[in-house]
Amino acid sequence: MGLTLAQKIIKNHLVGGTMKAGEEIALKIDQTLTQDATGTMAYLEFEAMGIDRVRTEKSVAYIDHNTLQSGFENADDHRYIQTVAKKHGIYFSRPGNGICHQVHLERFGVPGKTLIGSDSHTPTGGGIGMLAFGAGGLDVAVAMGGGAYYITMPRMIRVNLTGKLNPFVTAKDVSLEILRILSVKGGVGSIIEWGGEGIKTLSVPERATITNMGTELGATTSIFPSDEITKAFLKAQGREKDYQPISADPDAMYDRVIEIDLSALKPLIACPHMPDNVVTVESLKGTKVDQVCIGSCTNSSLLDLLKVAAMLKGKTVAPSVSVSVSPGSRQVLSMLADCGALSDILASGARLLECACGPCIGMGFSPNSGGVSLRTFNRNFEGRSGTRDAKVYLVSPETAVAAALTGEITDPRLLGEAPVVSLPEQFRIDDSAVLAPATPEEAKTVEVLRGPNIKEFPKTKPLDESISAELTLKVGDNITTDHIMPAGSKILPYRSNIPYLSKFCFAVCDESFAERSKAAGNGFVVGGENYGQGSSREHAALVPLYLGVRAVIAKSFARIHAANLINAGILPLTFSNPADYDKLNQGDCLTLNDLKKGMKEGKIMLTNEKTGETIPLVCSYTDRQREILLAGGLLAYTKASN
Ligand code: MIC
Ligand code: SF4
Repeated sequence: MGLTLAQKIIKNHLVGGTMKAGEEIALKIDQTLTQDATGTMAYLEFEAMGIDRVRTEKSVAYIDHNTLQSGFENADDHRYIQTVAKKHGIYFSRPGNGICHQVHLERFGVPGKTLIGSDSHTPTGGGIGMLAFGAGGLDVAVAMGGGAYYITMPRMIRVNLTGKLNPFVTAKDVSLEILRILSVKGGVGSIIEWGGEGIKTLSVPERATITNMGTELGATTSIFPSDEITKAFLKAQGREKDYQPISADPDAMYDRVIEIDLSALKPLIACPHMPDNVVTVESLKGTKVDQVCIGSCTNSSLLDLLKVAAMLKGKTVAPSVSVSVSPGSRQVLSMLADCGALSDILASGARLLECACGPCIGMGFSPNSGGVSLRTFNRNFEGRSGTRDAKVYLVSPETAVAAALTGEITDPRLLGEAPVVSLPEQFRIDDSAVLAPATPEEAKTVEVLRGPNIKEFPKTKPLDESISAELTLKVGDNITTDHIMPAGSKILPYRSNIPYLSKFCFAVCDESFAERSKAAGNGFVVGGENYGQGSSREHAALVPLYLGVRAVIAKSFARIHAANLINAGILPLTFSNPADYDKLNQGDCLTLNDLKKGMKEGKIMLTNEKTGETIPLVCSYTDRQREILLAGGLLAYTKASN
């Protein structure tokens, strides 16, 4: 029987386990990337492992999230990452050089290779046929040290594309369509492989928009084959030598096949506050818009922004709308400038922001109170924009421009002729903002500079035989890591200062949580389905750990967050019977009994001391995960096994 595309890459990188869906496998990792909001912690963890030099083919540290520098904190972190990268063999992409996923696609990604990144949108690399995963910082640190990356062997979902997109219908609409079909948890435990005749009509940046947003499906990753289109992109980036064709065998077997006819799609829009809350743009016609943001790792490529410039050319944005454009990379920005497209954008009245994540992560450009913001981004979780009561919608760049020009949600197909834009045969190549690491000899004299913003990790201890604690917080379904550990310009600078960050833990759900939790000393959190979806930030585990959370009991978990909880030494446990969720109330005192035996058997009993009821919980830890939890987290486990 033939193999799927992802199975082929997995097979080439398998260093442990068998390729049977649901079983744990260990993969050799060729490349890693970090961004600054998770990178500081990842490098502190890498240093704690005591390895001199990275053992990957290429590791790159990007600065793209925390570029506001409204105090010393961000600058301290940048300097720390720059020096630690230089010392340990990691390339350093300077602030302003662009968003990690966009730059990595342009300059470093290689078809057929594996990549893990401390950012959940690392699967963007699937746009050029890489098998790329988002992971917690500690997993990235381990991979930098040459260790394997462990995942559950995913199921394979194939999406067959037929037809061709109509004018003003885009790759973003394909992403929104698959979210409409599958929902934010429909991809959990699966790799999404894109294929069919229709993919021949999609360029690499369009494919990358689609693999980028596969993260919002909860998918382990998403991937396109590497073909002539990939080759042309790499050639235009001066990297033809990195090209290798790779595709699924014709007789590969999939667990599920979904058909999408590109010609039948319409412009789509995700409504507040979930990316799968998708309707057609025409159905919201006339809704007043206060803000439009164009950019983010989903839609900030040269192709996207050339279209935006062509649509804005000679026009002025509506007086009631504030418009921002953040190019994905310095390459994109300089090429927009070279061809005059930048002037068209500026002349329309749009504001140009830095080549960085910016508004996507609440780093500036927050909407007005109760404002309606149309964004070309990938997430519209409540509060993420920095304005708690804002209503954020996700759209394509074309739909964003239509709203910018008219002041209301408008189907872009009503705007006349769609711009026809193609990718250049040669991109402008200038890697001067990527600093190479020191040679092993020079590295000995490189001093790693740490500022006062960098604080110690929370302490962990080996797991006890039983845990009794209060249920300090009960939450519902689809809790995101933005609920657990919010980002935004006021909090993000403290990503290396867990004690400070802890004040904001779960603040979106319950402002008293941090204080109550700290006072209780030990605690449990109860959640619904898909607990921990969204970002890869391990802070959503490290901060609860600092606040005494010992276990999270939920109906189901998002993949990266469950791994981060285990890495932090917190038990992720699921209800054997989801209806038991209703038997637990905030404030109840709970006891987990016979943990060691239960973990081995995969079944742990929970007693609700208040009602006397016993509730069965399940866990399916691998031997390795059990050892990690027993040791009190991955760092303790790695130290003990070295
Ligand atoms: C995000 O989009 O939420 C982030 C910020 O890029 C995160 C990483 C982080 O929290 O630092 C992600 O998606 O992993
Ligand atoms: Fe940055 Fe937003 Fe992409 Fe996250 S989703 S990496 S914050 S641009």
